[in-house]
Amino acid sequence: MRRAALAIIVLIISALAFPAVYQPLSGQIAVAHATPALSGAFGTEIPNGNFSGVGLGAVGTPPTNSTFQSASTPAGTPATNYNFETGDLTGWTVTGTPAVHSGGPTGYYAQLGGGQGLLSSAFTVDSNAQTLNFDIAAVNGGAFYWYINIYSGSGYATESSHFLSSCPTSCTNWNTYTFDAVAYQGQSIKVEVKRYYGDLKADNLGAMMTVVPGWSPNDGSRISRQTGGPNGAFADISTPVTSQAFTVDSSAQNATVDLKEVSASGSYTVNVLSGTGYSTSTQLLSGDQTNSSSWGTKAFGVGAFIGQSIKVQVAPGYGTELQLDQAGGMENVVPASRPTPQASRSSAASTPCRAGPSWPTAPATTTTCGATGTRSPTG
Ligand SMILES: [Ca+2]
Repeated sequence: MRRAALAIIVLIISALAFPAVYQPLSGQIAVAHATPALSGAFGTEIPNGNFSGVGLGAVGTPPTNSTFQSASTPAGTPATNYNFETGDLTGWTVTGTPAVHSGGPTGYYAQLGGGQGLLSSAFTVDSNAQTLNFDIAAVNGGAFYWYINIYSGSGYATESSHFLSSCPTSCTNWNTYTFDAVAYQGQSIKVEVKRYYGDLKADNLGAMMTVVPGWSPNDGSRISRQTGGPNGAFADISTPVTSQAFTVDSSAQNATVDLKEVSASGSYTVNVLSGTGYSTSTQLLSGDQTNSSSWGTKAFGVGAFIGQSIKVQVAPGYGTELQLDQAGGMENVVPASRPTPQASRSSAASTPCRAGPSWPTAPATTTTCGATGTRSPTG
């Protein structure tokens, strides 16, 4: 009896504590009848939701010389009498007794025989100089070896020596040899030409050139300007090149570069430099020979940079040669793809709120769903 009474008491207590478990036993089924609540949001037709519209096309102002139509230009002031136009060796420190003759690329030139050399006076490498150029020809056919030395730093004690043992065309032609000037921009340097094997004609020694105006190559000897591309002149690069600063237009969606990878292998990246000192590099595109072996327009999104001042950098990988044109132009391809957020989507804290569509970049004012709002699962 005692056990039976105890069992009945436990049953009564658990029925009181867990009524839901016992409700089916009583034959009553609870049904929730939640009253639908209107969200308060207005219906929104997404502008150009079917993408049938045509964008604005080219927008904004691309970086300086984005088309590479600007010709190469001399830069800065070379060494005294760099072109021998005084008709003598004024301004040069000579080893031996070089001769000066007329009939060079620019009138007079110097001729170096056995054991002879020419060292320039000091001059400052211009901030826009990309190359140091030297016009050189062999006096006679046959073996022809010579030196270009560049002296820089304190006391001009830092020597960069270049031994030349081949010629772009026949060595007895006047050929222009180019060396990087970017590494010396703003510095005072001296240049030297020395005969090694085979008499040497020399003119316009250390002439500075801006090869591709408006662009900054990492190594000026690895950029050239060529003509005859699909859109006229273009740059041929095997070093990273960076545009001047430009502002991303308020309606810009993409920026583009036209390029072609010349080398049989290798790869490249396209980066946007932004922020203080343009020190933030964001890679927005990469490619290689398999997708860039012929001229094509490559687009990359710049919506995240609207209104900002940026630079575009095209960076060939090691051993990669690219041809580059129309670099940094901006375009609007899909009209009205970023509708202005509507007031109804900025809901009060307690108002249910639907999740809006997502856009490539956040609108100026973001949709706010209140902290206590409920988000409809179907949006
Ligand atoms: Ca000359």
